Amino acid sequence: GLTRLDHVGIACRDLDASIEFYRSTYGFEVEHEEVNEEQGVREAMLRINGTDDGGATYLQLLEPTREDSPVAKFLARNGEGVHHLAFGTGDVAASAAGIGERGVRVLDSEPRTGTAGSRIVFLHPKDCGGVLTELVQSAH
Ligand code: CMX
Ligand code: CO
Repeated sequence: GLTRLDHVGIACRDLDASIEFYRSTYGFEVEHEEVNEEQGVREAMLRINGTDDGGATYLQLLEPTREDSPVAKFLARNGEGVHHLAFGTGDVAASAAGIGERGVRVLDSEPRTGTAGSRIVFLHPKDCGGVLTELVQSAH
């Protein structure tokens, strides 16, 4: 099952400016930064808290790397803001299969690679009350 909120993904036009806002306003620090070419993002993970199961909760700041990426399309339509929620699971394939059986469209037939080698799938926002939802199984 789903055990925690893993992260809130936030679309931004300027990753460095967004990182500086969260650092100077709230004191959140970058734990990890990477480029994910498959997803078309440059991203930073800012840890908010730890949890008993060893997972943590993050803000994921997302700057598009190309114009045809999901985050670029979102920014063009909506401007900067909350882009998706991600729930943590110990078995992303099993969680996605169970949710898919309930009629929710699973956008990835096989899990893809997310932050720091995690395995991720997305659920269609139109089947989730307008919320783009990600399921994530951390690498460790
Ligand atoms: N949240 C809520 N609704 C969204 C949305 C979002 N982030 N993105 C699109 N939508 C809605 C649009 O508002 C639109 O609704 P209407 O038809 O009512 O206007 C509808 O979905 C279709 O929008 P679109 O702009 O035509 O977008 P697409 O269908 O081309 O793509 C989606 C939408 C969700 C399938 C695509 O963004 C996707 O596959 N996302 C998953 C991958 C991803 O987002 N990667 C980046 C993050 C990586 C990470 O977290 O690591
Ligand atoms: Co995400």
